[in-house]
Amino acid sequence: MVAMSYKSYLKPHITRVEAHLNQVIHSNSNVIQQASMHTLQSGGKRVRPMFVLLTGLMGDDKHYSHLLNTAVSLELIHMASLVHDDYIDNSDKRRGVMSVHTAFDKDIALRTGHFLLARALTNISDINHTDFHKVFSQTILEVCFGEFDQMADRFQYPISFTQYLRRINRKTAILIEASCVLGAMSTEVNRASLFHIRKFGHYIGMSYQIIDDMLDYTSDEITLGKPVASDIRNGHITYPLMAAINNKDNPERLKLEQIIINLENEQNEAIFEFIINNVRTYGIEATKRLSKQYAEKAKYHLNQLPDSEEKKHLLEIHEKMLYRVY
Ligand code: 2DE
Ligand code: MG
Ligand code: MG
Ligand code: MG
Ligand code: MG
Repeated sequence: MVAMSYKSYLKPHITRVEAHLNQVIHSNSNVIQQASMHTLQSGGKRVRPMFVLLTGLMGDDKHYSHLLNTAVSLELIHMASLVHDDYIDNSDKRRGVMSVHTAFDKDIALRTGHFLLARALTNISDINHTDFHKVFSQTILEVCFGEFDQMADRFQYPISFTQYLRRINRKTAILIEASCVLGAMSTEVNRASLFHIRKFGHYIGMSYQIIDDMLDYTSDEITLGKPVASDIRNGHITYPLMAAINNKDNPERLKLEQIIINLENEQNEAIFEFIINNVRTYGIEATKRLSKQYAEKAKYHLNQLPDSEEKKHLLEIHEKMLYRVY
């Protein structure tokens, strides 16, 4: 018998998540509903629901309705944060279609983000356990702090490796970690397994954002479905750039560093071209290495869990995420 892929395994569950998402974004305001629909229907990989479902279906005694509510709420938070993120980053495209502030306008994007956030909260409060609410609200808070960190770090050079790691942990890894933890909390798992599930989520989330930061330099708009080379234009110094500056084989590392120090009022397109090309040549190898280190740690913790079908699917997703191109 051919082993079932994680996609076929998850399909019936993801179908329920999608139906639930469609249902909760109903609103009396027509325009907010349309804007929410626009976001929902632009797709997305549904990474967070997948993690909730797989960690939650692992144990024996599962609370299926908790799993669905958790998956839906985390996806709503993710959607809300992206609607606001695109506005903040001035990014006109997401998943190959116009972002909400472009397809509609900025006022609508702001309100849509708030609406999706509020829906996520009402939805998670259907779960009658304060533990869920605490993890959930703490996660949202950390994501907000991550954006504050990023704002404070804009055009700030040098930034330390620790600062970079803390920022990506807060803005991205935390939400993936929470997906794994809340999934596991919906089922009977022992303390040791919960620990490894949490670590798995953290490390794969870190690896995920490092790859996102790399693809911003190496990919193209068609493949990625969103504008590329945008981090540096927004003043965000990410690991690929830090690696290029620190790469001893980079003959232009001092020139690059000088440019970054004086970047804030830079208007010359040729300067940005130079940065991007230099990072592409000298910053990518180390970035791949770093993301791989985190992926390896994630895999280590996954391997500490007892064998199960869900564990096998998580390993499959882990492999896929490591080599993702969008
Ligand atoms: C994506 O980073 C990070 C998203 C976090 C956004 C959080 C906001 C504050 P990227 P891409 C705006 C909180 C808002 C809530 C909870 C409603 O690198 O490359 O900009 O996909 O992602 O644009
Ligand atoms: Mg962005
Ligand atoms: Mg952003
Ligand atoms: Mg990015
Ligand atoms: Mg992303």
